[in-house]
Amino acid sequence: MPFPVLGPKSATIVLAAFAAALSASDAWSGQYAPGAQFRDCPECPQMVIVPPGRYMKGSPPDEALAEGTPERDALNETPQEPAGVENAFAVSVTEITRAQFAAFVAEKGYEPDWPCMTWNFDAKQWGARGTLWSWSDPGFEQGPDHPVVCVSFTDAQAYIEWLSARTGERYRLLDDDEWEYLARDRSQRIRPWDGPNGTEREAACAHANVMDLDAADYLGVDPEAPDGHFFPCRDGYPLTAPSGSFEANSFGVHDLLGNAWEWVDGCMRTVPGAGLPAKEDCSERLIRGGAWQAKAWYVRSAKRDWAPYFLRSARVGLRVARDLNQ
Ligand SMILES: [Ca+2]
Repeated sequence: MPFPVLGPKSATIVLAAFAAALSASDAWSGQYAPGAQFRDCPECPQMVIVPPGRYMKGSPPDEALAEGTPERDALNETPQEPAGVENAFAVSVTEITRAQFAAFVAEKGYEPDWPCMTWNFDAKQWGARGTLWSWSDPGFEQGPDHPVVCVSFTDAQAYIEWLSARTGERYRLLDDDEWEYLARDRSQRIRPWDGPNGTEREAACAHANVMDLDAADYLGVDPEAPDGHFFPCRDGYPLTAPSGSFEANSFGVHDLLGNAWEWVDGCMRTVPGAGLPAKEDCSERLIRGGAWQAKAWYVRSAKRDWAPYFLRSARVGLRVARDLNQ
């Protein structure tokens, strides 16, 4: 077992000793100190250094079902298991913004080849309205500092390839363990913010852009409908919010839960159960974190979902990671 399970106190002591040992090395001084931020070029995303660490990945048996997650989906968060990040890395402090993605498009002349799924305000459902919707016009207004959406996994890879060539550094997507490590923010709670157990949904609007009562009003749907699963609060943003509108977590990272789903480097992989066998399909790629329009049970640290690699959705964007030169 590479990462023993530690209680909070012992984990703190061990991690503190680990950090102290590492601080003596060049790799952990100056620019590679945990929490240090940098930007590799004027058009590049702001990055923050993340230290190694360990945690329990997944949800306990009762969490997902109690949140309203369908049984088949809930199985995919189990069993809980020790996980961790062995090496420090850098991650963008926010999801990639429209302005950052536009720099790539302008330089490469990148042309998406498939329309974007967006909200149909007339039908009150999701659908690709014609072929015009794209990252530059997802069907609603976005500022340059909003997260870019309507980007597929393929688009995300193209952006990362450009960013790596532009900087000479190895940019990439987060992997599944890294994403949940950041999202949990050293917490085993359903959502990583304070509040008595069972009130994370009410507290969400102070910490993330979620599908809230403002969204229900804007989308013209009944938040009390049995299949609604809206957050019972108002965060001020019925659609996407400017990146970084909500406070960063203890790693210095914003918007892991909510705002836009984030493509993560990994394949769809189900666990067996509910009468179905295990399945792995790399044409479906991981997305995590939920979005401005996602049922509350999707917006949890343990929740993982997937989408076809070619899907463009007004709910899905990306975040980047970068290896360090150690
Ligand atoms: Ca919202």
